Amino acid sequence: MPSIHFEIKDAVAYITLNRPEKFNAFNRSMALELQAVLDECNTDKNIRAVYLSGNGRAFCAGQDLGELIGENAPGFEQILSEHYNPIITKIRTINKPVIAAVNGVAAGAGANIALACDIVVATSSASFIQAFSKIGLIPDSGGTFVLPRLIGLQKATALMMLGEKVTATEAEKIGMIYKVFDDAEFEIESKKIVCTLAAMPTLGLAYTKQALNASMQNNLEQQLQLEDTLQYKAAHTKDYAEGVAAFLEKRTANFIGE
Ligand code: LHQ
Repeated sequence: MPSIHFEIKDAVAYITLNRPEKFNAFNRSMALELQAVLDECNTDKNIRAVYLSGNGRAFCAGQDLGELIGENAPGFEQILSEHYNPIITKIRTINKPVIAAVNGVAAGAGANIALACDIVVATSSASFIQAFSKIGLIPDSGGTFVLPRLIGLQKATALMMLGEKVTATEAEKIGMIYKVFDDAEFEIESKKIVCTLAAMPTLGLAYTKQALNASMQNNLEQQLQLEDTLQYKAAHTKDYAEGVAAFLEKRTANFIGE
């Protein structure tokens, strides 16, 4: 059984973490497989949006703690530099929207991989746990970068130090995630979002992502300059021409992602 299930349908890449008996915790093989499919999502022009979720009851429980003790245990340095850091960089720089569909508990690196995605939605029974402090580690996988920016330094610090579980409903309330859906509607509603994204002007969304990434460090002047550059590029896409024509002709636009 591959530890990542990968399927492309109607311009959407569905990536499913697939170690359900371990709550989709990462071993080395799953981390490398995920990197490979993220690369494919970036380069395959037929893919225009990405949907990341987990098989079974959990989204992802972070590192497989069992893997850390055996003879072939990967070194700590190797785990970050070869497993989690490349995953986070790939999610943030992939030139299409990535949606995390959090179908159950997301803990440790699993929580921070979800939060690195462009849009995070969760089922109402899901939860988020910065589990690291409970085993004497520090939050990684970009968590110390992203979480304070999403919910503020005070709440991020408390959640990271106390390692408390945050329900999906609370996560939505504090701005950690975009939306929570009732369990019964979660799959349909989350897939509606990714299908909508896949039919939108893909390059425009990629430039939006680039601008938002840069906004984490830029000052206003630098950001205005970047918007200028990226807007120029967006205005030279086929989808921009189609969007304006469709509006003026009072018809639905047919975007092709070019
Ligand atoms: C697991 C795991 C798991 C293996 C559930 N591993 N089996 C970076 C730097 C270097 C090294 C270390 O890692 C990192 C990044 C990190 O991610 S560090 C943080 C690692 N993750 C955790 O500490 C979370 C550990 N898991 C939990 O706290 C709980 O399992 C959660 C809160 C996720 C779920 O709790 P429950 O709903 O009560 O489920 P459970 O505990 O009964 O787990 C279900 C099964 O999944 C169980 O297996 P079993 O055979 O007994 O049914 C667990 O052993 C297995 N599992 N997490 N990380």
